[in-house]
Amino acid sequence: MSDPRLLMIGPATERMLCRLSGVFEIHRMADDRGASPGADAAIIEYIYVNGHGGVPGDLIAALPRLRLISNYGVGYDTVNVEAAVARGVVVTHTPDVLNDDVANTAILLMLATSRNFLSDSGYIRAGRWPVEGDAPLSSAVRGKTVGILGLGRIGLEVARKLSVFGVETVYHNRHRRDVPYGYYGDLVEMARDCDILICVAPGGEATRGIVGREVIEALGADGILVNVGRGSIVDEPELISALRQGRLGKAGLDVFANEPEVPPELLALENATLLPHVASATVETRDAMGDLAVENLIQFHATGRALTPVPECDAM
Ligand code: NAP
Ligand code: 8YV
Repeated sequence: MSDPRLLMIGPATERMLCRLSGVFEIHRMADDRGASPGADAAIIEYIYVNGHGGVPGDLIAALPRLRLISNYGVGYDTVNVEAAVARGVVVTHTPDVLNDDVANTAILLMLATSRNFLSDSGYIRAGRWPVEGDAPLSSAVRGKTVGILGLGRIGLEVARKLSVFGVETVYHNRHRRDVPYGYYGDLVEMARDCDILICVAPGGEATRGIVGREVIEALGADGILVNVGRGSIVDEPELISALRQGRLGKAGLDVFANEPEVPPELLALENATLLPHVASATVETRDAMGDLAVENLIQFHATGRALTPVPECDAM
């Protein structure tokens, strides 16, 4: 009997490829953004997708034998889950194993942004210190109020780590949780009461642009926005305009609306600290994510049960 056929969209590590190629016959698409798999379409049963590639509805429709899509990443906003579930295709993701590193990134971005560490690094490298004197003062986080948009697995870890910084932590979700942090049912109200807003909510239509003009204005000229969730959560043109005009103090961003493209206007802003979507990008965490993405495929093929299906598949 031939090995089960796996369509790979986007890169995987050597460690993953080594494990997968022992079980699956690996197929690839020329275009990782969802072009047709051509003649292979009729035989593909599984998809592995790197978090940055997508699985659109028309690709799912083109694969009549598809059984499972394994997403390398906890966020799965680029996979058309509705189309998958309607066809009885299971979608899996990689929750929890990345909480620590992503939460660390949120904290590092908050500190680096409030303390001007990246622009100060540019200041010294550009030879400005001996010429212009000491770099400008920055702001402390101590005594500030930090609002978390998306107090889920990662958001809770951010809140736990924040407890040593002498800040007050509050949060906004659609649902109140049984936690010792103040809850806001309204994001604008929370932004008004916050000095720092950390976004760690999922992407997708429900959160598209929810950090828009009103939230940014509420955060204000001394406010700091940190985003490790998804670029689509923030109205990027509005963010750029607010940072430029000083209507928002500073931003620390790991995610962008149209990755890997970042608007040149944002690149030019000294009050923006920018990272190329690296929150989970340590060897240790990427190994753990890869192992889980691979194990979902192997276990499902062997037993018909996946380890970490997305919540939309709970009823399947
Ligand atoms: P999670 O446990 O599902 O938490 C998501 C939280 O967001 C939940 O508490 C949820 O609460 C809240 N939420 C969802 N939709 C919302 C809405 N429309 N308005 C307000 N709150 C909303 O997910 P997680 O594991 O913490 O991951 C969160 C996200 O982080 C991922 O989806 C991904 O986009 C991002 N991420 C980024 C990186 C990176 O490399 N930068 C790495 C990992 C994850 P309610 O349901 O009560 O609203
Ligand atoms: C990426 C992430 O998936 O888990 C997520 O939701 O955004 C990241 O961990 C990772 O960069 C793999 O592409």
